[in-house]
Amino acid sequence: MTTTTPPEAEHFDRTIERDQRIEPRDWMPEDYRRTLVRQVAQHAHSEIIGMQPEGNWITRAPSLRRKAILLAKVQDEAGHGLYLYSAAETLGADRADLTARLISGRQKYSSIFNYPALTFADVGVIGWLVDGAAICNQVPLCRSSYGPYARAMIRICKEESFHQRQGYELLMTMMRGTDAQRRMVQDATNRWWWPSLMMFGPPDHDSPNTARSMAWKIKRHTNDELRQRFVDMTVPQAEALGVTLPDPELRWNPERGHYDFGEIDWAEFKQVVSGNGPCNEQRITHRRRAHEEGAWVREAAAAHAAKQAARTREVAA
Ligand code: FAQ
Repeated sequence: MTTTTPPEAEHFDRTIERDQRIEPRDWMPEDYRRTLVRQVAQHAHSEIIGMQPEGNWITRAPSLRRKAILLAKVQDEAGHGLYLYSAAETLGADRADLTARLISGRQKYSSIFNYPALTFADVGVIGWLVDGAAICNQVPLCRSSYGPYARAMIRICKEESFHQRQGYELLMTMMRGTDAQRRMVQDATNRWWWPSLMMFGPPDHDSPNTARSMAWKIKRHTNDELRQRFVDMTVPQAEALGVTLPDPELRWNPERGHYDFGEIDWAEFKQVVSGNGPCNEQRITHRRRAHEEGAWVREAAAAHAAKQAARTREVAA
């Protein structure tokens, strides 16, 4: 028996092959849709949960200027979550269902946000390393094969670059300050370095989704390629700042043309991803409470929308 490829599947393959975009109304394989919903939802959840470690410092920022900057940054993360939930909706996902999946632990968010922000230096280091890693991972996603995701990433990356610079500028200021401030920056760097490397996901040989996501051009580089790019980019920044990255094996390898670095603690990564990191419970409890306390806002917005729609219908009649 011969099997023929349906024309819509051929169109899909050709679109991917030519580096063009798949749009919401195009036919797509069910697994492509499922993979995208998984990645985009996890990304959206990360932006929303990612507001918590820094949000914790808004009321304790050391000056009005720093408070205004931090407020704006945390608000940007909320915006990123909203663009991404909208992108997931174009794939047929239901936003309320995605939130329910996050709160019940059925969908993941980035491991990085399960670590505590202990001092104000953490705010700077999150901007420098966490936003730095996010940019490295997300710039290639601006060329992702799914149109709404790729377009959302363009704006998100512009804002993330700004966040990275504000973090670096904050750290530069602290490094010009007192010995105690310099110690705070070093301590925060020590705590965030390894978790930042884990943001790129498991090593390629242990990454079940990479090969297929690359073939579909959802992902453009493997986890290890992007992790290496981040290390190469960050080492000179650490030198300029005057901090030491906490890895005795970190050194330039002229043969590879890259920095070598030490082994990541993948057992720790697995623990954090499976819900047993330092702050997993706190993050989800907080998110659940915010969702419950926001129920009246959602109800009021829905009632307002229904009233507006009824009024429009009346006028039309
Ligand atoms: N944490 O086969 P792979 C930000 C899961 S936004 C938790 O390699 P994939 C902005 C993965 O989902 C940060 N889980 O998977 C900000 C999969 O699980 P599943 C978020 C992780 O998808 C800054 C399993 O492990 N960014 O920082 C992690 O091909 C500052 C196997 O992994 C994005 O989401 C992890 N680190 O590659 C906000 C970017 N890594 O679902 C506030 C978009 C892997 O099969 C403040 N996402 N897993 O059960 C991606 O690029 C990809 O999804 C990867 C993972 C690279 C994260």
